[in-house]
Amino acid sequence: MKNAFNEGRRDFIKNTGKAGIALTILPAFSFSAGENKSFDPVNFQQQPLPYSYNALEKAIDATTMEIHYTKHAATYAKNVADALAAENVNTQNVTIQNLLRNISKYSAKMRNNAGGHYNHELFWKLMTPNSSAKPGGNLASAIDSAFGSFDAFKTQFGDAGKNRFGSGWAWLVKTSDGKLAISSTPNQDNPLMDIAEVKGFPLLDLDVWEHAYYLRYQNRRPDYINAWWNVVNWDMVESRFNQGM
Ligand code: MN3
Repeated sequence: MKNAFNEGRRDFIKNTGKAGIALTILPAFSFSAGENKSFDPVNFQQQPLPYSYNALEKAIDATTMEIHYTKHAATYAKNVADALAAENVNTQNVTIQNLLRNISKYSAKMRNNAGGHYNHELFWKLMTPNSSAKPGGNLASAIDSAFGSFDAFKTQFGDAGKNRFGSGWAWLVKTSDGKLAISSTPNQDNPLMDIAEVKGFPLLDLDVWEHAYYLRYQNRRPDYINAWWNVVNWDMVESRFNQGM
C-alpha cells in the first residue's frame, strides 16, 4: 500500500536535494493514535531552511530571507513553545494541525504564534530556486476548472495578497469537499483555524507582512507578489493537493 508519509518524505528529500543542500535533520512525522494522518510535514519545531538565504534572489533578497527566517520566524517558534508550556499542551498528544483546528480554545498568544510558526514553516517549503513556473498534473486541471485558467488564478490570488489591509497572508486552500478556494487571513491566522472565514487544508501561502518584502520593494507589495511567482514550489503544492486533507 502506498504510504503518504513516506511519499512526502521522499519528495522532501528530492526537493531539498535539488537545492543542493545537505540536510542533517529530517522532519519528524509523528502522529498519535486517532489523529487525522493528513499529509503535512509541519511540526512544532523550526526546521532547517531547505535552501540558502540567497537561493531565491530572483524574488527575495538574501538579507530579507536571513532576517525573516532567523529573527521573525524563529521568534514565533520560540513563543509557541512558551505558549505550549504555559497552557499545558502535551505535544505527544496533539499535532500543530489539530491544535490550529481548535485554536479558539487557546490564548491569543497561542493563536498568533502557532499560526505564525505554521505559516512560515509552510511558506519556506513552498518556495524553491528551481520552480517549474506553473503547476502540472491534477492540480493544473483543478486550477483551470476552479478559476478558468492559471492566469486568472494568479490574478485572483495576487489580488488576495494585494488587498489584504495591513499584515497577513494569501492562501490557496483545498476545502472539505475537495474544491479549491482562494482566501486571505489577517495577522497570523490561517485556514486550518476554526475561526477562519474560509476553512480547509492550506496548499499554498504567501506572506504579505511588510517584513517579508520591505528591504527590496518598500511600498511596492504588488512587485513583490509578481516576482514571487518565479519561486513557487509547484511540486510541493501538487503533493499537498493530492495527499492533504
Ligand atoms: Mn513573515
